[in-house]
Amino acid sequence: MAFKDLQHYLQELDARQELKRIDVETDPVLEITEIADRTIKAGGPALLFSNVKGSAFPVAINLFGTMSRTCCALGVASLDDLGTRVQALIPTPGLPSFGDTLKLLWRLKDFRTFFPKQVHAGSSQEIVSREANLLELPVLKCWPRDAGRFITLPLVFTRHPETGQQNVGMYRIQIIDGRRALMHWHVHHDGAAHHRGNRKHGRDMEVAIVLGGDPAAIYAATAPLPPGLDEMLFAGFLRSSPVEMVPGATVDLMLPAHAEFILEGRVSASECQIEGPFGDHTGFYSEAEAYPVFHLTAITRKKQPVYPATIVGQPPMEDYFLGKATERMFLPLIKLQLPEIVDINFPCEGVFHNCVIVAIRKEYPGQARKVASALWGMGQLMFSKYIVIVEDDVNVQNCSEVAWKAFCNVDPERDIFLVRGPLDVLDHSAPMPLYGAKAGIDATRTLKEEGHSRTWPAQVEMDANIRELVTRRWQEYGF
Ligand SMILES: Cc1cc2nc3c(=O)[nH]c(=O)nc-3n(C[C@H](O)[C@H](O)[C@H](O)COP(=O)(O)O)c2cc1C
Ligand SMILES: [Mn+2]
Repeated sequence: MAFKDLQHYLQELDARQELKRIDVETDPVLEITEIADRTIKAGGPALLFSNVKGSAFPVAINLFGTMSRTCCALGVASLDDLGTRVQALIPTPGLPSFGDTLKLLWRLKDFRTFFPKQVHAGSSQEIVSREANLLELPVLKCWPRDAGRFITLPLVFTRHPETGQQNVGMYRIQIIDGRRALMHWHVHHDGAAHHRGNRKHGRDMEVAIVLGGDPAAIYAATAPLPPGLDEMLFAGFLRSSPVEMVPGATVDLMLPAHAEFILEGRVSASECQIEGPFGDHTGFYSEAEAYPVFHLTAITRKKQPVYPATIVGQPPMEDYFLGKATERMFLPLIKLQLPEIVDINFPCEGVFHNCVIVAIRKEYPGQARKVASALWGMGQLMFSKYIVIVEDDVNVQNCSEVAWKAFCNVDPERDIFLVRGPLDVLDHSAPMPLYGAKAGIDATRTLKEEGHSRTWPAQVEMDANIRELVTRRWQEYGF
Protein backbone atom coordinates (compact mmCIF):
# COMPACT_ATOMS: atom_id res chain seq x y z
CA MET A 1 0.00 0.00 0.00
CA ALA A 2 1.28 3.48 -0.85
CA PHE A 3 0.76 6.14 1.79
CA LYS A 4 -0.32 9.51 0.50
CA ASP A 5 1.51 11.40 3.20
CA LEU A 6 2.82 11.29 6.75
CA GLN A 7 -0.63 11.71 8.31
CA HIS A 8 -1.98 8.80 6.26
CA TYR A 9 0.88 6.69 7.65
CA LEU A 10 0.11 7.88 11.21
CA GLN A 11 -3.54 6.82 10.72
CA GLU A 12 -2.38 3.37 9.68
CA LEU A 13 -0.07 3.12 12.71
CA ASP A 14 -2.97 4.20 14.90
CA ALA A 15 -5.19 1.47 13.42
CA ARG A 16 -2.43 -1.05 14.18
CA GLN A 17 -2.16 0.33 17.73
CA GLU A 18 1.39 1.42 16.98
CA LEU A 19 0.85 5.10 17.69
CA LYS A 20 0.71 6.66 21.13
CA ARG A 21 -0.66 10.19 21.55
CA ILE A 22 0.76 12.28 24.35
CA ASP A 23 -1.53 15.21 25.11
CA VAL A 24 0.08 16.71 28.21
CA GLU A 25 2.49 19.54 27.54
CA THR A 26 6.01 18.36 26.70
CA ASP A 27 9.18 20.32 26.07
CA PRO A 28 10.98 19.98 22.71
CA VAL A 29 14.12 20.84 24.66
CA LEU A 30 15.47 17.47 25.89
CA GLU A 31 12.21 16.11 27.34
CA ILE A 32 10.88 14.65 24.06
CA THR A 33 14.28 13.01 23.43
CA GLU A 34 14.22 11.24 26.79
CA ILE A 35 10.67 9.96 26.17
CA ALA A 36 11.51 8.86 22.61
CA ASP A 37 14.78 7.20 23.65
CA ARG A 38 13.09 5.11 26.34
CA THR A 39 10.35 4.15 23.87
CA ILE A 40 12.76 3.13 21.11
CA LYS A 41 14.93 1.08 23.46
CA ALA A 42 11.77 -0.75 24.63
CA GLY A 43 10.62 -1.48 21.06
CA GLY A 44 7.62 0.79 21.71
CA PRO A 45 5.20 2.64 19.42
CA ALA A 46 5.50 5.78 17.31
CA LEU A 47 4.73 8.89 19.37
CA LEU A 48 2.57 11.89 18.58
CA PHE A 49 3.05 14.85 20.92
CA SER A 50 0.01 17.09 20.49
CA ASN A 51 0.92 19.78 23.02
CA VAL A 52 4.48 20.93 22.47
CA LYS A 53 5.77 23.82 24.54
CA GLY A 54 6.34 26.99 22.49
CA SER A 55 4.75 25.76 19.23
CA ALA A 56 1.29 25.36 17.75
CA PHE A 57 2.31 22.21 15.86
CA PRO A 58 2.36 18.56 16.99
CA VAL A 59 5.53 16.43 16.80
CA ALA A 60 5.64 12.86 15.45
CA ILE A 61 8.66 10.72 16.31
CA ASN A 62 9.80 7.06 16.27
CA LEU A 63 8.09 6.49 12.91
CA PHE A 64 10.57 3.76 11.92
CA GLY A 65 11.54 2.51 15.39
CA THR A 66 10.90 -1.25 14.92
CA MET A 67 11.39 -3.75 12.08
CA SER A 68 7.65 -4.20 11.73
CA ARG A 69 7.01 -0.45 11.55
CA THR A 70 9.77 0.01 8.95
CA CYS A 71 8.16 -2.79 6.91
CA CYS A 72 4.78 -1.09 7.23
CA ALA A 73 6.32 2.23 6.11
CA LEU A 74 7.78 0.56 3.03
CA GLY A 75 4.76 -1.59 2.23
CA VAL A 76 6.35 -5.03 2.70
CA ALA A 77 5.80 -7.97 5.03
CA SER A 78 9.51 -8.42 5.71
CA LEU A 79 12.61 -6.40 4.83
CA ASP A 80 13.83 -9.34 2.73
CA ASP A 81 10.89 -8.66 0.40
CA LEU A 82 12.60 -5.36 -0.45
CA GLY A 83 15.66 -7.31 -1.59
CA THR A 84 13.42 -9.59 -3.65
CA ARG A 85 11.82 -6.56 -5.34
CA VAL A 86 15.23 -5.08 -6.19
CA GLN A 87 16.43 -8.51 -7.35
CA ALA A 88 13.50 -8.66 -9.77
CA LEU A 89 14.86 -5.56 -11.52
CA ILE A 90 18.11 -7.33 -12.32
CA PRO A 91 18.16 -9.38 -15.53
CA THR A 92 19.04 -13.06 -15.15
CA PRO A 93 22.69 -13.73 -16.07
CA GLY A 94 23.66 -15.25 -19.42
CA LEU A 95 21.82 -14.84 -22.69
CA PRO A 96 18.23 -13.99 -21.83
CA SER A 97 15.52 -16.02 -23.51
CA PHE A 98 12.82 -14.27 -25.53
CA GLY A 99 10.49 -14.66 -22.54
CA ASP A 100 13.07 -13.11 -20.18
CA THR A 101 13.55 -10.19 -22.58
CA LEU A 102 9.84 -9.56 -22.70
CA LYS A 103 9.62 -9.70 -18.93
CA LEU A 104 12.53 -7.27 -18.60
CA LEU A 105 10.99 -4.83 -21.08
CA TRP A 106 7.73 -5.09 -19.20
CA ARG A 107 9.50 -4.29 -15.93
CA LEU A 108 11.28 -1.30 -17.48
CA LYS A 109 7.98 -0.03 -18.85
CA ASP A 110 6.61 -0.49 -15.34
CA PHE A 111 9.54 1.46 -13.97
CA ARG A 112 8.70 4.45 -16.16
CA THR A 113 5.45 4.81 -14.25
CA PHE A 114 7.41 5.40 -11.03
CA PHE A 115 8.86 8.75 -12.16
CA PRO A 116 7.78 11.70 -9.99
CA LYS A 117 4.60 13.20 -11.37
CA GLN A 118 3.68 16.87 -11.44
CA VAL A 119 0.20 17.63 -10.10
CA HIS A 120 -1.94 20.73 -10.13
CA ALA A 121 -1.99 21.63 -6.48
CA GLY A 122 -0.57 20.12 -3.33
CA SER A 123 -1.59 20.11 0.30
CA SER A 124 2.01 21.06 1.13
CA GLN A 125 1.18 24.53 -0.24
CA GLU A 126 -2.19 25.11 1.42
CA ILE A 127 -0.51 27.96 3.26
CA VAL A 128 2.34 29.92 1.68
CA SER A 129 4.11 32.46 3.85
CA ARG A 130 7.03 34.60 2.76
CA GLU A 131 7.26 36.20 6.21
CA ALA A 132 7.31 32.90 8.13
CA ASN A 133 9.62 32.28 11.02
CA LEU A 134 11.62 29.09 11.67
CA LEU A 135 11.16 29.57 15.41
CA GLU A 136 7.44 28.73 15.04
CA LEU A 137 8.37 25.10 14.40
CA PRO A 138 8.64 22.64 17.32
CA VAL A 139 12.30 21.91 16.55
CA LEU A 140 14.02 19.68 19.11
CA LYS A 141 17.07 20.31 21.15
CA CYS A 142 18.01 16.65 21.41
CA TRP A 143 20.91 16.32 23.86
CA PRO A 144 22.31 18.51 26.65
CA ARG A 145 25.50 19.57 24.84
CA ASP A 146 23.83 20.22 21.46
CA ALA A 147 24.64 23.67 20.13
CA GLY A 148 20.96 24.46 19.67
CA ARG A 149 17.84 23.15 17.99
CA PHE A 150 18.16 20.77 15.05
CA ILE A 151 15.71 19.62 12.39
CA THR A 152 16.45 15.90 12.41
CA LEU A 153 14.25 14.28 9.73
CA PRO A 154 14.56 16.67 6.75
CA LEU A 155 14.50 15.81 3.05
CA VAL A 156 16.90 18.30 1.52
CA PHE A 157 16.17 18.99 -2.15
CA THR A 158 18.83 20.53 -4.40
CA ARG A 159 19.52 20.67 -8.13
CA HIS A 160 22.78 19.70 -9.86
CA PRO A 161 24.25 22.95 -11.23
CA GLU A 162 25.09 21.45 -14.65
CA THR A 163 22.68 18.58 -15.31
CA GLY A 164 19.72 20.16 -13.50
CA GLN A 165 18.92 16.79 -11.92
CA GLN A 166 17.44 16.89 -8.45
CA ASN A 167 18.87 15.20 -5.39
CA VAL A 168 17.32 14.48 -2.02
CA GLY A 169 19.43 13.75 1.05
CA MET A 170 18.74 13.66 4.74
CA TYR A 171 21.09 16.21 6.29
CA ARG A 172 20.29 17.66 9.70
CA ILE A 173 19.66 21.41 9.95
CA GLN A 174 20.66 23.65 12.86
CA ILE A 175 18.39 26.65 13.43
CA ILE A 176 20.31 29.94 13.83
CA ASP A 177 17.31 32.29 14.11
CA GLY A 178 13.88 32.84 12.55
CA ARG A 179 15.25 33.23 9.02
CA ARG A 180 18.58 31.35 8.97
CA ALA A 181 19.83 27.80 9.46
CA LEU A 182 22.94 25.65 8.80
CA MET A 183 23.22 22.86 6.25
CA HIS A 184 25.08 19.86 7.65
CA TRP A 185 25.71 18.00 4.38
CA HIS A 186 28.88 15.94 4.68
CA VAL A 187 31.56 16.58 2.08
CA HIS A 188 30.97 13.16 0.42
CA HIS A 189 27.22 13.63 -0.05
CA ASP A 190 25.35 14.89 -3.09
CA GLY A 191 23.95 18.08 -1.52
CA ALA A 192 27.49 19.19 -0.67
CA ALA A 193 28.65 18.38 -4.23
CA HIS A 194 25.84 20.51 -5.67
CA HIS A 195 26.83 23.34 -3.36
CA ARG A 196 30.51 23.11 -4.42
CA GLY A 197 29.41 23.16 -8.08
CA ASN A 198 27.52 26.41 -7.53
CA ARG A 199 30.19 27.94 -5.30
CA LYS A 200 32.76 27.54 -8.09
CA HIS A 201 30.74 30.13 -10.04
CA GLY A 202 30.04 32.24 -6.94
CA ARG A 203 26.34 31.36 -7.17
CA ASP A 204 23.99 30.87 -4.23
CA MET A 205 21.94 27.66 -4.45
CA GLU A 206 18.20 27.19 -4.11
CA VAL A 207 17.34 24.59 -1.50
CA ALA A 208 14.12 23.17 -0.08
CA ILE A 209 13.95 21.45 3.29
CA VAL A 210 10.96 19.15 3.14
CA LEU A 211 9.39 17.80 6.32
CA GLY A 212 7.04 14.86 5.96
CA GLY A 213 5.84 13.24 2.79
CA ASP A 214 5.07 9.57 2.62
CA PRO A 215 7.39 7.32 4.64
CA ALA A 216 8.91 5.74 1.50
CA ALA A 217 10.06 9.20 0.38
CA ILE A 218 11.48 9.89 3.84
CA TYR A 219 13.39 6.59 3.70
CA ALA A 220 14.60 7.30 0.15
CA ALA A 221 16.34 10.48 1.35
CA THR A 222 18.59 8.24 3.48
CA ALA A 223 19.30 5.61 0.79
CA PRO A 224 22.88 5.50 -0.53
CA LEU A 225 21.96 5.88 -4.19
CA PRO A 226 24.64 6.76 -6.74
CA PRO A 227 24.79 10.47 -7.64
CA GLY A 228 22.38 11.31 -10.44
CA LEU A 229 19.75 8.76 -9.39
CA ASP A 230 16.73 10.74 -8.19
CA GLU A 231 15.68 9.61 -4.73
CA MET A 232 12.04 10.47 -5.58
CA LEU A 233 12.13 8.00 -8.49
CA PHE A 234 13.40 5.39 -6.03
CA ALA A 235 10.56 6.34 -3.65
CA GLY A 236 8.13 5.85 -6.56
CA PHE A 237 9.55 2.36 -7.09
CA LEU A 238 9.23 1.53 -3.38
CA ARG A 239 5.60 2.69 -3.17
CA SER A 240 4.77 1.31 -6.67
CA SER A 241 3.26 4.66 -7.47
CA PRO A 242 4.82 8.01 -8.43
CA VAL A 243 5.53 10.67 -5.82
CA GLU A 244 3.31 13.65 -6.64
CA MET A 245 5.21 16.90 -6.99
CA VAL A 246 4.51 20.62 -7.30
CA PRO A 247 6.83 23.50 -8.25
CA GLY A 248 8.29 25.39 -5.27
CA ALA A 249 6.72 28.74 -4.41
CA THR A 250 10.00 30.68 -4.34
CA VAL A 251 12.57 28.15 -5.62
CA ASP A 252 13.00 26.41 -8.97
CA LEU A 253 12.62 22.89 -7.55
CA MET A 254 9.94 20.22 -7.89
CA LEU A 255 8.79 19.34 -4.39
CA PRO A 256 6.49 16.75 -2.80
CA ALA A 257 2.85 17.82 -3.10
CA HIS A 258 1.85 16.25 0.20
CA ALA A 259 4.58 17.19 2.65
CA GLU A 260 3.73 18.70 6.02
CA PHE A 261 6.08 21.70 5.81
CA ILE A 262 8.50 22.92 3.14
CA LEU A 263 11.18 25.44 4.08
CA GLU A 264 12.34 27.12 0.87
CA GLY A 265 15.45 29.23 0.68
CA ARG A 266 18.92 29.95 -0.63
CA VAL A 267 22.24 28.64 0.57
CA SER A 268 24.98 31.20 0.33
CA ALA A 269 27.96 30.47 -1.92
CA SER A 270 30.42 31.76 0.63
CA GLU A 271 28.84 32.36 4.03
CA CYS A 272 29.57 29.71 6.65
CA GLN A 273 29.05 29.48 10.40
CA ILE A 274 29.98 27.01 13.09
CA GLU A 275 27.53 24.11 13.23
CA GLY A 276 27.31 21.71 16.22
CA PRO A 277 28.24 20.08 18.44
CA PHE A 278 25.36 17.64 18.04
CA GLY A 279 24.70 14.31 19.78
CA ASP A 280 25.16 12.11 16.72
CA HIS A 281 24.23 8.62 15.61
CA THR A 282 27.59 7.21 16.73
CA GLY A 283 26.42 7.90 20.30
CA PHE A 284 29.04 10.65 20.60
CA TYR A 285 28.85 14.37 19.94
CA SER A 286 30.05 15.38 16.50
CA GLU A 287 32.52 18.24 16.48
CA ALA A 288 31.57 21.84 15.88
CA GLU A 289 32.62 22.79 12.35
CA ALA A 290 31.85 25.41 9.71
CA TYR A 291 28.87 24.68 7.40
CA PRO A 292 27.01 26.88 4.88
CA VAL A 293 24.18 29.23 5.87
CA PHE A 294 20.60 28.79 4.59
CA HIS A 295 18.41 31.89 4.19
CA LEU A 296 14.67 31.26 4.34
CA THR A 297 12.53 32.68 1.50
CA ALA A 298 9.21 31.00 2.38
CA ILE A 299 7.54 28.33 4.46
CA THR A 300 4.73 26.46 2.74
CA ARG A 301 2.65 23.98 4.69
CA LYS A 302 -0.58 22.13 5.22
CA LYS A 303 -3.30 23.89 7.17
CA GLN A 304 -2.80 21.39 9.97
CA PRO A 305 0.67 19.96 9.64
CA VAL A 306 2.50 17.49 11.87
CA TYR A 307 6.22 18.09 12.44
CA PRO A 308 8.25 14.87 11.94
CA ALA A 309 11.42 14.25 13.95
CA THR A 310 13.84 11.56 14.96
CA ILE A 311 16.61 11.36 17.51
CA VAL A 312 19.99 9.77 17.07
CA GLY A 313 22.37 8.76 19.85
CA GLN A 314 23.59 5.55 21.43
CA PRO A 315 22.33 2.74 19.18
CA PRO A 316 19.88 1.25 18.50
CA MET A 317 17.89 4.27 17.39
CA GLU A 318 15.43 4.68 14.51
CA ASP A 319 18.23 5.06 11.95
CA TYR A 320 19.30 1.46 12.70
CA PHE A 321 16.03 0.23 11.16
CA LEU A 322 16.37 2.54 8.15
CA GLY A 323 19.88 1.10 7.71
CA LYS A 324 18.52 -2.47 7.85
CA ALA A 325 16.11 -1.62 5.00
CA THR A 326 19.12 -0.38 3.02
CA GLU A 327 21.10 -3.52 3.88
CA ARG A 328 18.38 -5.81 2.52
CA MET A 329 17.67 -3.67 -0.57
CA PHE A 330 21.26 -3.20 -1.65
CA LEU A 331 22.42 -6.78 -1.06
CA PRO A 332 21.26 -7.97 -4.53
CA LEU A 333 23.08 -5.04 -6.14
CA ILE A 334 26.29 -5.79 -4.21
CA LYS A 335 26.01 -9.46 -5.23
CA LEU A 336 25.84 -8.38 -8.84
CA GLN A 337 29.44 -7.20 -8.55
CA LEU A 338 30.51 -9.80 -5.97
CA PRO A 339 28.53 -13.02 -6.61
CA GLU A 340 30.46 -14.89 -3.90
CA ILE A 341 28.73 -12.80 -1.23
CA VAL A 342 26.01 -14.78 0.55
CA ASP A 343 24.88 -12.29 3.19
CA ILE A 344 25.89 -9.05 4.82
CA ASN A 345 25.21 -7.48 8.22
CA PHE A 346 25.68 -3.94 9.50
CA PRO A 347 25.48 -4.65 13.24
CA CYS A 348 23.88 -1.89 15.27
CA GLU A 349 27.02 -1.39 17.38
CA GLY A 350 28.92 -0.61 14.17
CA VAL A 351 26.70 2.41 13.35
CA PHE A 352 26.97 1.55 9.60
CA HIS A 353 30.39 2.91 8.81
CA ASN A 354 32.34 1.27 11.62
CA CYS A 355 31.62 -2.39 10.86
CA VAL A 356 30.39 -4.61 8.06
CA ILE A 357 30.23 -8.39 8.36
CA VAL A 358 30.21 -10.34 5.10
CA ALA A 359 29.79 -14.06 4.40
CA ILE A 360 31.36 -15.39 1.20
CA ARG A 361 31.57 -18.65 -0.68
CA LYS A 362 35.36 -18.94 -0.69
CA GLU A 363 36.90 -20.69 -3.68
CA TYR A 364 40.40 -19.29 -4.15
CA PRO A 365 43.30 -17.72 -2.27
CA GLY A 366 43.01 -14.04 -1.41
CA GLN A 367 39.28 -13.94 -2.07
CA ALA A 368 38.42 -12.29 1.28
CA ARG A 369 40.89 -9.48 0.52
CA LYS A 370 39.39 -9.04 -2.91
CA VAL A 371 35.88 -8.74 -1.47
CA ALA A 372 37.00 -6.19 1.14
CA SER A 373 38.83 -4.13 -1.49
CA ALA A 374 35.78 -4.13 -3.75
CA LEU A 375 33.47 -3.06 -0.92
CA TRP A 376 35.84 -0.20 -0.05
CA GLY A 377 35.36 0.96 -3.63
CA MET A 378 31.55 0.87 -3.60
CA GLY A 379 29.64 4.08 -2.81
CA GLN A 380 29.19 4.80 0.88
CA LEU A 381 30.72 1.40 1.76
CA MET A 382 34.04 3.19 1.25
CA PHE A 383 33.73 4.37 4.86
CA SER A 384 33.66 0.84 6.36
CA LYS A 385 36.27 0.94 9.15
CA TYR A 386 36.19 -2.80 9.82
CA ILE A 387 35.15 -5.37 7.25
CA VAL A 388 34.92 -8.84 8.76
CA ILE A 389 34.81 -11.63 6.18
CA VAL A 390 33.56 -15.08 7.17
CA GLU A 391 32.54 -18.13 5.16
CA ASP A 392 29.03 -19.07 4.20
CA ASP A 393 28.66 -21.58 7.05
CA VAL A 394 28.54 -18.61 9.44
CA ASN A 395 25.29 -16.75 10.03
CA VAL A 396 26.41 -13.11 9.80
CA GLN A 397 23.21 -11.97 11.52
CA ASN A 398 24.42 -13.79 14.67
CA CYS A 399 27.23 -11.64 16.07
CA SER A 400 28.11 -14.22 18.72
CA GLU A 401 28.75 -16.85 16.04
CA VAL A 402 30.77 -14.33 14.00
CA ALA A 403 32.89 -13.37 17.01
CA TRP A 404 33.56 -17.03 17.88
CA LYS A 405 34.71 -17.88 14.36
CA ALA A 406 36.72 -14.69 13.97
CA PHE A 407 38.51 -15.06 17.32
CA CYS A 408 39.35 -18.70 16.48
CA ASN A 409 40.27 -18.35 12.81
CA VAL A 410 42.21 -15.11 12.62
CA ASP A 411 45.97 -15.00 12.86
CA PRO A 412 46.38 -11.30 13.69
CA GLU A 413 49.58 -10.86 11.74
CA ARG A 414 48.46 -12.65 8.60
CA ASP A 415 44.70 -12.09 8.46
CA ILE A 416 44.20 -8.47 9.53
CA PHE A 417 45.13 -6.12 6.72
CA LEU A 418 45.19 -2.33 6.84
CA VAL A 419 44.48 0.15 4.09
CA ARG A 420 44.19 3.93 4.08
CA GLY A 421 41.45 5.92 2.45
CA PRO A 422 38.44 8.20 2.95
CA LEU A 423 36.70 7.98 6.32
CA ASP A 424 33.27 9.05 7.46
CA VAL A 425 33.14 12.60 8.84
CA LEU A 426 31.85 11.10 12.08
CA ASP A 427 34.87 8.84 12.69
CA HIS A 428 36.40 10.45 15.77
CA SER A 429 39.10 7.80 16.20
CA ALA A 430 41.24 8.82 13.23
CA PRO A 431 44.17 11.15 13.97
CA MET A 432 42.87 13.53 11.33
CA PRO A 433 39.39 14.02 9.93
CA LEU A 434 38.14 12.32 6.74
CA TYR A 435 41.25 10.26 5.96
CA GLY A 436 42.83 7.30 7.68
CA ALA A 437 43.08 3.58 8.33
CA LYS A 438 40.58 0.81 7.74
CA ALA A 439 41.00 -2.88 8.54
CA GLY A 440 39.89 -6.02 6.78
CA ILE A 441 39.61 -9.08 9.01
CA ASP A 442 39.82 -12.33 7.07
CA ALA A 443 38.10 -14.89 9.29
CA THR A 444 37.74 -17.48 6.54
CA ARG A 445 39.57 -20.83 6.65
CA THR A 446 43.13 -20.12 5.54
CA LEU A 447 44.25 -22.11 2.51
CA LYS A 448 47.66 -23.70 1.88
CA GLU A 449 48.14 -21.21 -0.94
CA GLU A 450 47.68 -18.44 1.58
CA GLY A 451 50.70 -19.67 3.53
CA HIS A 452 49.02 -22.05 5.97
CA SER A 453 50.93 -25.33 5.95
CA ARG A 454 49.10 -26.91 8.89
CA THR A 455 45.81 -28.73 8.43
CA TRP A 456 42.68 -26.74 9.29
CA PRO A 457 40.73 -28.45 12.07
CA ALA A 458 37.23 -29.75 11.52
CA GLN A 459 34.42 -28.11 13.45
CA VAL A 460 32.96 -30.08 16.38
CA GLU A 461 29.59 -31.43 15.33
CA MET A 462 27.35 -34.32 16.33
CA ASP A 463 26.65 -37.18 13.98
CA ALA A 464 23.37 -36.62 12.11
CA ASN A 465 22.05 -40.11 12.95
CA ILE A 466 22.60 -39.57 16.66
CA ARG A 467 20.89 -36.16 16.51
CA GLU A 468 17.91 -37.75 14.86
CA LEU A 469 17.84 -40.62 17.36
CA VAL A 470 17.93 -38.25 20.34
CA THR A 471 15.16 -36.12 18.85
CA ARG A 472 13.07 -39.22 18.37
CA ARG A 473 13.69 -40.45 21.95
CA TRP A 474 13.53 -37.05 23.68
CA GLN A 475 10.30 -37.67 25.57
CA GLU A 476 11.38 -41.17 26.45
CA TYR A 477 14.26 -39.63 28.47
CA GLY A 478 11.68 -37.96 30.68
CA PHE A 479 12.23 -34.31 29.55
C1 LIG B 1 18.51 10.29 10.74
C2 LIG B 1 19.62 10.53 9.76
C3 LIG B 1 20.38 11.68 9.85
C4 LIG B 1 21.40 11.95 8.93
N1 LIG B 1 22.11 13.11 9.04
C5 LIG B 1 23.03 13.41 8.11
C6 LIG B 1 23.68 14.67 8.15
O1 LIG B 1 23.46 15.50 9.02
N2 LIG B 1 24.58 14.96 7.17
C7 LIG B 1 24.85 14.08 6.16
O2 LIG B 1 25.64 14.41 5.28
N3 LIG B 1 24.25 12.85 6.10
C8 LIG B 1 23.35 12.51 7.05
N4 LIG B 1 22.71 11.30 7.00
C9 LIG B 1 23.10 10.32 5.98
C10 LIG B 1 22.57 10.65 4.60
O3 LIG B 1 21.22 11.00 4.64
C11 LIG B 1 22.75 9.46 3.65
O4 LIG B 1 24.12 9.13 3.61
C12 LIG B 1 22.22 9.71 2.25
O5 LIG B 1 22.49 8.58 1.45
C13 LIG B 1 22.85 10.92 1.61
O6 LIG B 1 22.21 11.16 0.36
P1 LIG B 1 23.03 11.67 -0.90
O7 LIG B 1 23.92 10.52 -1.32
O8 LIG B 1 22.00 11.99 -1.93
O9 LIG B 1 23.82 12.85 -0.45
C14 LIG B 1 21.68 11.02 7.91
C15 LIG B 1 20.93 9.85 7.83
C16 LIG B 1 19.91 9.59 8.73
C17 LIG B 1 19.12 8.34 8.60
MN1 LIG C 1 21.74 11.22 -3.95
